[in-house]
Amino acid sequence: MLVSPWPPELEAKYRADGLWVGETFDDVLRSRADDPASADHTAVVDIHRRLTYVELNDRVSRIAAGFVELGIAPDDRVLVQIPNRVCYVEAVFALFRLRAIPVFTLPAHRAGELVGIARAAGATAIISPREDAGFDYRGLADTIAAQVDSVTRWIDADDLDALLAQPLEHDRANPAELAFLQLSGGSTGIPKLIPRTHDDYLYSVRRSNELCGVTADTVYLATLPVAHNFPMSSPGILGAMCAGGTIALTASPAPSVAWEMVAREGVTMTGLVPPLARLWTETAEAGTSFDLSSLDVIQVGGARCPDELARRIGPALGVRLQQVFGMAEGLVCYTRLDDPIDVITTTQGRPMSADDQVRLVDEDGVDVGAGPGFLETQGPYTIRSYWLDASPSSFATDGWYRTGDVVELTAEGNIVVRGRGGDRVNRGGEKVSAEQLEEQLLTHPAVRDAIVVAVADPYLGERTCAYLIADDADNPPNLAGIRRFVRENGLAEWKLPDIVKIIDEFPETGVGKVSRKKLREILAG
Ligand code: OOB
Repeated sequence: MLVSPWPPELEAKYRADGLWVGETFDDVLRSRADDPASADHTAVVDIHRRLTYVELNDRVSRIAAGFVELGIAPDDRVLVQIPNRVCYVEAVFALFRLRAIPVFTLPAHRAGELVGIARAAGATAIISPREDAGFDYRGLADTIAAQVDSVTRWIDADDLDALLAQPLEHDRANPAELAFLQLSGGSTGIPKLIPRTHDDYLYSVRRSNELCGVTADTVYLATLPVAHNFPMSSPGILGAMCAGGTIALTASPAPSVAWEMVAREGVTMTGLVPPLARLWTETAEAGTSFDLSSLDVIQVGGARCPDELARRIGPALGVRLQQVFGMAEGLVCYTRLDDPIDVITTTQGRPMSADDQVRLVDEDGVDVGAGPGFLETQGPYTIRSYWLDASPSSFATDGWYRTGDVVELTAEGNIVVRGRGGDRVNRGGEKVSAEQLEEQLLTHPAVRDAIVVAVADPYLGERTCAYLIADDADNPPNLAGIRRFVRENGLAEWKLPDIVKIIDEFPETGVGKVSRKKLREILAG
């Protein structure tokens, strides 16, 4: 299944320069199992299970055969909604083996998101556990299947054993073609699916490994939902696998859970969003009996890490800090492990690849040098269009991806993230599309009009404030009622507004558009 290709001359360059090496995800796992150095090494471990590379590879073959017996075919898109457990890795690699296309959804997604995602992907099946942490994933999958005609199957992620069948021989995937669909952090209500190829994604993983010092001795802990690009590939679980290291998974990032895994498995590296980094730092500063001595690198990304927090992480946890500024669409920037401490604590690093191009522009697309300005990028692992060409305006005509982030460049070329255009709230790394939430709020019977903006928050960085004009000024809706309504409409919990403000009318810009800027100023005041 071909996806929007890079221009032929760039593709040829990336191959000639050895960036795209023609390897598939399935090749990666097979070569780890075939290599005597990694074959019997722990590939993946959670609190209940542990598999070596040989065991994982063998189970993947047999699960893939079971998927085929269920009717899953090459190129089928399959929604994967599995919390951080060993069966996540088994299911995803079994799909890779039979050349089906995983669609990486988060455990927190609900029908409000998944219906649109399943439709856009043309998904044929959903793999999720029956139940997890008290939530009925089976019921959610049934709801999706009832609303999306193409979805005809649900597969129980907790009972992959029931599918084990005799391994089949499968054709090898074409590394230049679509490997999976990743979800965009999103500034619109329409789900934008991100088509990534084996070639481009594996390049980003291997290059990340070089910069992050990932080797066969690395034990990478994923506590963030592993479907997200950061713990997936920056360098994440795929980095650990490429290097023949170990993937450790915990369902919760709470120190009491994650640190037990750190001590038990000798975790060397993990990635956190800033609010979690703060929780870990403050917990460690207060004193802990967990043995964290194996931890070498903690990465922080997904949202802006305050400089003050960045300075405390290393000393508190006895680690080296690495800041990561990335996006599921491609570009990932890292501070280097040997950068001066000031660079590590005050910047979000620089692009990982010499072939990444970045430029800063103003609202009219005019170059603004070192900025501040809107960041645009293109390169060997940044997509050049969304799946089925959704949201073409996110790309400039010459292939540059418009990130929407406002950044500045330091004299050394490091990026400092200043904010965004304002259509998206970054709630500690979890992105809320203002447009999507506004659409939901507008269907509330007591709401005449709605605007969603970000409000600064010391813990999450930003929280979500919904400005509402009430239908009946004497009977305005309240926060609890609005949150219940949005939840019942099927949006993920993190998208519920934190604050509701009732207002008589919205401030306008000169041309009669509602001014989000003025609303943010009112809030800040
Ligand atoms: C990561 O990916 P997404 O797709 O969930 O979100 C991307 C957006 C960026 O455009 C930016 O607005 C924000 O998240 N962001 C940051 C940041 N890292 C991401 N803003 C400020 N400082 C940072 N360090 O979030 C993602 C993907 C791969 C690696 C790391 C994060």
